[in-house]
Amino acid sequence: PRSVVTAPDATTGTTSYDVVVVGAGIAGLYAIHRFRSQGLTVRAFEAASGVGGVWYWNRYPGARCDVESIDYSYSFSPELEQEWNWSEKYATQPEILAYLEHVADRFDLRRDIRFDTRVTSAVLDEEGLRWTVRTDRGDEVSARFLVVAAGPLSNANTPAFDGLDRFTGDIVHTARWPHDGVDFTGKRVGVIGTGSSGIQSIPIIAEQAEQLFVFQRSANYSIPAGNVPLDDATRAEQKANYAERRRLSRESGGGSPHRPHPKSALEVSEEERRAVYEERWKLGGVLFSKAFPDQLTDPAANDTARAFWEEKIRAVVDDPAVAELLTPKDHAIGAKRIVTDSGYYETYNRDNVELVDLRSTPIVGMDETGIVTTGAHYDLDMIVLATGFDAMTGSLDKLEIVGRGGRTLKETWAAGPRTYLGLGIDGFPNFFNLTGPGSPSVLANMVLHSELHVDWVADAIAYLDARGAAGIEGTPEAVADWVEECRNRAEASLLNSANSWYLGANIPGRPRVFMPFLGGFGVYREIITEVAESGYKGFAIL
Ligand code: N01
Repeated sequence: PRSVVTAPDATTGTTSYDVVVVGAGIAGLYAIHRFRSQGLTVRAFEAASGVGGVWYWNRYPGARCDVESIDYSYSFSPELEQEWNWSEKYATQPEILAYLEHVADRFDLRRDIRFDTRVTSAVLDEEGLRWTVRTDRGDEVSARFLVVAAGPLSNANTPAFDGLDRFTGDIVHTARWPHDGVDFTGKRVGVIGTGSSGIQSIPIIAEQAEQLFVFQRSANYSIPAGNVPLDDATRAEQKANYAERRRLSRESGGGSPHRPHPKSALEVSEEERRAVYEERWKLGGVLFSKAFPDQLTDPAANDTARAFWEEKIRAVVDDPAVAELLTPKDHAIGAKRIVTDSGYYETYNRDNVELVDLRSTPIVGMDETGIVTTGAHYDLDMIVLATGFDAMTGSLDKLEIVGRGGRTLKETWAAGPRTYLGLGIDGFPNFFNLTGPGSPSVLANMVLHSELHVDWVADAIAYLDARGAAGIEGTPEAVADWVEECRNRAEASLLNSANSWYLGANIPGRPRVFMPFLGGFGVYREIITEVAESGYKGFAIL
């Protein structure tokens, strides 16, 4: 039976919805639109004051997407596809946020979102198969379906540095950047972290600051974005071919329309190999990890890509000792997400930039005036934490999600996330976690992935409603099989061997489990589509 919005119940104060959506980022926004257009009632809660999710929070200088703008756009509305004009190949954070705000307005989504409101708990009523959702503003609502779109990279990680609170200068985190910006002019700045956030912001901070110290624990692979402005002719051509571009993206490994070279990196001639790498290098950034099909499975193939990368970078960095420090030694190229940069390595040729190697001189802590390592004291006006996220499960842990038998999701996932297709969890009926563990997640274009998940969930709800069914729940057997499937795929990949946030390896105490599904976006899409078409095999219909 379908529920409708009711007035708050006089005795319980509860309001009923078909769906509660947690988060108004890329997935949450489309979820509101899609569920609503299916006649469902929706209440979304968003902790921020505006829409945009990751693009609302990460306002650090240099923040850009590493997927081409034309592909990092919703596909659900052909009109939207045609009317929006991206100004650059890789859009900046302000432009992506403006796009998402435009989408919220164009589809009138804000009226279903409660901003500045953080969901604190969601508790299953086992008998009624409804979720009671509470917020930090005292809301209490009931919904048939709980759809969490909190984002895999939304829980900022601030390491427990000794004495961090003693530092008297400013401390900013890239993922919680002040809305009115930060002026580095004339300042002595320390950036901790050389992941995507650090590597994107460092060149811009270096241009402004008097002195910049980069505190690097692990060197990372970064590749120039090759960003360019888009002119009218390019935009027109892209838009004319949008349908084909989307088709290729949906079938691809990562959700963008590019394909690896058809042959192994080891079976081609040296000349052909170089030509393929050169072409990928020009394409820019993260796509370099998939120039050849065996690059992320065969260490020897990967070594050819590493050697090519190293040659390029050593040609840019003037000081060979600095170049050596900037060269990763501990992981295969692409085993951590390759960073897409603009002028990163050139930054180390500036007189006002110094690279501090934390492997040889670790951070001891902070004091009133700066950062202390085992080698020196660095006098600073400002510390930038580019220290990443408690990814994939961190945000879910903050929500008290209580399923069957009073068991929390946190307890259920204590040894690592367990899902069926990323979409079903035994003990948690009618709960869907979008683009999280067990799905391609962060390995795919998050816009198309969000649409895929939302459409799948919306179709599942329609399926239940057509049958008068109350719920859907992944079976324990299906969950066990999928966990095994995900593990096997991870073990066949070089990604499993790096100490990355894909495995929770950046957060002390997290179990080491590769969380995304590694079979590719297109393959995953086929699997979940087939499951739906088969009448949701592996799920119990309640
Ligand atoms: O975070 P990260 P991020 N002491 O975890 C260091 C996406 N993204 O925010 O490697 C000293 O990658 C840590 O060192 P180590 C993208 O998917 C995309 O940069 O653990 N250092 C590392 O250098 C990306 O992968 C874009 O040794 C410490 C850094 O902090 C993901 O978000 C832009 C430390 C953290 O790097 C995360 O990127 C931005 C400590 N105690 C983000 N703790 C695009 O381009 C951590 N570090 C689209």
